[in-house]
Amino acid sequence: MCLVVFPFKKENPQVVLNNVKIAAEHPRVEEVLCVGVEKEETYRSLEQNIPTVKMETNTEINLILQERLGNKRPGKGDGMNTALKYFLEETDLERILFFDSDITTFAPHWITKALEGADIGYPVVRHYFPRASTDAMITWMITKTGFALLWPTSELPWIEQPLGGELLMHRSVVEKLFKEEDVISRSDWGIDTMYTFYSVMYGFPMLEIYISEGKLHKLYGKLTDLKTMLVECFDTIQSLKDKTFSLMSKNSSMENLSVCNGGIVHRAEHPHEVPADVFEKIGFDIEGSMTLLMENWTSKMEELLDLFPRRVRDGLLANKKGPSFSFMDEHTWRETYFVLLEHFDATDEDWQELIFKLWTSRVLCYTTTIALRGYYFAMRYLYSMIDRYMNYSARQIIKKIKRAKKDENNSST
Ligand code: GDX
Ligand code: MN
Repeated sequence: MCLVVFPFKKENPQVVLNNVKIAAEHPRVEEVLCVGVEKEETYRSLEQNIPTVKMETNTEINLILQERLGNKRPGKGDGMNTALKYFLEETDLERILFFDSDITTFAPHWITKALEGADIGYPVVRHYFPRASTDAMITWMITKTGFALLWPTSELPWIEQPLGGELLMHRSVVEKLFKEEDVISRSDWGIDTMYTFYSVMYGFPMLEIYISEGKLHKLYGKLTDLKTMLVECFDTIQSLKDKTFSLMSKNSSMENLSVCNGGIVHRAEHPHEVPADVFEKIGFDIEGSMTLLMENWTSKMEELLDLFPRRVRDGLLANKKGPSFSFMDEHTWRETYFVLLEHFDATDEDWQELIFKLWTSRVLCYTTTIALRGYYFAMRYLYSMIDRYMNYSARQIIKKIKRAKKDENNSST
């Protein structure tokens, strides 16, 4: 039996309640837990309506507020980690499932399918969805790119949607994650990256299940809504950059699991249909983004640009006169990414605006040169871009190892 968790902030209470009801009605769900931020409108409405759903479904449903467990911005991470704590301390259930609360296409088979994956032995099951070619730009350009550049031989870059908020974990996984300082301290949007990273780090086999009808949910207002998420997701990757898998596996106490250089058992279900609207949807406001490149320049930002290759600095600065983004191709983004890994400071406002502009120029370059050539072309490109990043970094690492060995031989003779 399992616990289903919905972290929520300010959402349409009807949508949340409907999802709670779907979960509570599921025959294999023992308990539903809603984790709110504060006693605002959504919380009050749930408080009022949950007793009825409880009676109708005869399922335990609890509503709690998130605790302050981490030390970053108090956000979704505190919410999810509070649920992990509750799961370990207040229940003896075997599995925990998370779902975003704002989903309007949620259905019982999302739960069934995940549980069936767990039934056949996968301690981690993640949902993945068809996404428009201009959607998921943090996932592709920040998270998957970072995974490919930093841990090219691990399973990480192969994970379809490493930031997805829909996943199942076995109790043994939760026990591990809950002891991990990096996980508990990550109270913000970085939490999804942390769960993904450490579940791979600990070598837990992972199944990804494809939900073909897609995840429809609350839309973003402006691209700036993504800024906080972008900063926190990059900050998370940056905080992990010195971790190596081989070290971890040596220290790991999980002798019975196969930890091989971050190569875990990982299966992804073949993606079947792609719904029509996914082909047609545009993920963001293109014109609005161009304006964002031109606004909010400070002299400190201009100075920071000196840390980057010249074509990045000149290309981005040109936006003060008119839109400029075609310089930020795949290769330039890779170089930019390495500079960011070394110098970015997530607590500094100028850095926040600068990474936002750099990323926006990458997204616009991709959109206008690749995505415009159609859905299949764009998806092929994105996957092969990650392949090229992995390949590049893996080669660099091999070169380094060879050089070190040579030096070692030289010094011993
Ligand atoms: N308890 C709690 N505390 N819940 C929160 C908080 C918070 O501070 N902030 C957001 N939530 C809830 C929210 O109500 C929703 O149920 C869920 O977390 C996701 O938030 P939403 O604003 O809908 O995020 P968005 O932009 O849809 O992103 C989600 O999907 C991304 C993805 O799949 O790519 C979110 O789960 C991301 O973590 C994920 O990267
Ligand atoms: Mn959402």
